[in-house]
Amino acid sequence: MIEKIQELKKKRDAIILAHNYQIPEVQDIADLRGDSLELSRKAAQTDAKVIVFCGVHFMAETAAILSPAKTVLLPDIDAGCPLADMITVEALRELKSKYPGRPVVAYVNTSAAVKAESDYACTSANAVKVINAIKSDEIIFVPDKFLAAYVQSKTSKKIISWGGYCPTHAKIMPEDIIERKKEHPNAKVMSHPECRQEVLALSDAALSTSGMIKYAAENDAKEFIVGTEAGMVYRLQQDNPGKKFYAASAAATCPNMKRITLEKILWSLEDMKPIVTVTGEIRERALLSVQRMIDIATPKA
Ligand code: CIZ
Repeated sequence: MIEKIQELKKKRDAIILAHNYQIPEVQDIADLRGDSLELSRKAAQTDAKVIVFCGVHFMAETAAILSPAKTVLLPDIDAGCPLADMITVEALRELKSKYPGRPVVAYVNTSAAVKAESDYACTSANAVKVINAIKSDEIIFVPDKFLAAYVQSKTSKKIISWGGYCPTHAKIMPEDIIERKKEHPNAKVMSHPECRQEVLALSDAALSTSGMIKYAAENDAKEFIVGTEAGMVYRLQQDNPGKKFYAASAAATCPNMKRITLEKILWSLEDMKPIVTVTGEIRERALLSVQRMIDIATPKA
């Protein structure tokens, strides 16, 4: 199957992207692995005509926003994101009408339509930087209430948050961290800011997946407890064979991320579907939010 995928990949002039939460077999055949924005930005810089995005729907949309001339395939069209689904354009418009004039920052885990309705996008890695760069003392932040609380703890601005949350990260409980620490007393704890505040309070570092990759490589510690989607452990272990990584909770497994399989990648390259598109005005306005984030977050040369 891997040979067939490689053959078809050449024939279609495709690039395979795998998010850090994908199953090991999928990560192993990918051309690029990483977080969703990093993958979409890197793919946009290639000459590939087709992007196979092994991740969830909003990630494929981000790739389509940044690569309008490429065909973006999502091998399972039902790989959604419950967090992204927790805010709709209508709900955001209502929130904006309650707080007129406040700029809106949308976490990347949102639909293209919600990004289009927002002023800025952000990732968990750059959320604080984006918020602090905006010239307003009050900012609407959607959809993740836990990431909003984390940002609030790092800024003097007032964050008007929404009640969304990632059901996978919410499964990591403070008790899990306490237990893992008992089992591995020398381990550093790194947790994703989509986790509960009580979990972050027990952690040594609050980091995005790209932040975890850097922290694990640079830190002198030999053991790490990983407070995010459990698939992250595979990537960290491969990158750092001399160190040990333990999932904070096996329950933190995202069923949507696990929908992508080698078979589905093969079928999508054979049939050239399912295609994810973002076109017209929605793309233009969503791109503006994403571009404003990139302009703030990219270090000036
Ligand atoms: O955008 C991503 O890739 C997500 C959801 C998480 C992360 O921290 O990389």
